[in-house]
Amino acid sequence: MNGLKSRGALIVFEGCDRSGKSTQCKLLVEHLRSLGHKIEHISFPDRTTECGKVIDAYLKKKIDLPHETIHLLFTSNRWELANKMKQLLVNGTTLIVDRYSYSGVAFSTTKGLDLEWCKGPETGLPRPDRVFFLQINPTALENRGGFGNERFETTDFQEKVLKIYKQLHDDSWVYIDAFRDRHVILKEIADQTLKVIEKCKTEKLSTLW
Ligand code: T5A
Repeated sequence: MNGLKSRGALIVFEGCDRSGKSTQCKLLVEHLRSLGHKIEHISFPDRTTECGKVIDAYLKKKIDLPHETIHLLFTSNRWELANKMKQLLVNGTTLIVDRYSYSGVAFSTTKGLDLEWCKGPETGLPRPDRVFFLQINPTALENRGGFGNERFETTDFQEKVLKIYKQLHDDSWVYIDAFRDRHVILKEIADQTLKVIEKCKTEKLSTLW
């Protein structure tokens, strides 16, 4: 280790609404903690911050906002936590993050905003070491609990989001078949995460994009 402190890994879950991200994050956090790893669980949007409260009202259709405004609020919501995230990572804590900048860009671009414009304000945020993209046919999502309650939960919108997501993938991405038993999915993700945690111990944290 050359006397260098090991850093934690930044692990992100992405995918359409109700693809099982929160379920897998929770299971992975419990599993890694049971193995003795230092883990923090973060979700975006974080609906508890000042920006997050406005985002929550928007998602529940209580208020309307221009696409540009809500895009910048989602991004600001990530910047609100960016310093805390960096500090935890350099101090050796692995972060399991439910949605990140890719959601921000994919959803806003689906609404008609320019993809490069959407990426701009995300520049400089910590770059994930691994993105697990939970893949499931959008029509299968309709049968999952709670689908349809919030603003973007229609099959048509989710199909469009999926197409934009595919333009954003890079070498940190892995596609996971999410139409399987949750514990089978967890096993695959947990095995990969342990390897990523080991690999990035000595790697410098980089930034988007
Ligand atoms: N958004 C978000 C933006 O526009 N810009 C941004 O920058 C960001 C960060 C809210 C919305 O905001 C948009 C995207 C979203 O439209 P959210 O709060 O993350 O984002 O909302 P959802 O994606 O809808 O998140 P959910 O937590 O509701 O869905 P998950 O996490 O994907 O799914 P989960 O785990 O809650 O599971 C859904 C249901 O399926 C079941 C669960 O028990 C649950 O009932 N389930 C399974 N069923 C069968 N087999 C499995 N393997 C299953 N796994 C889970």
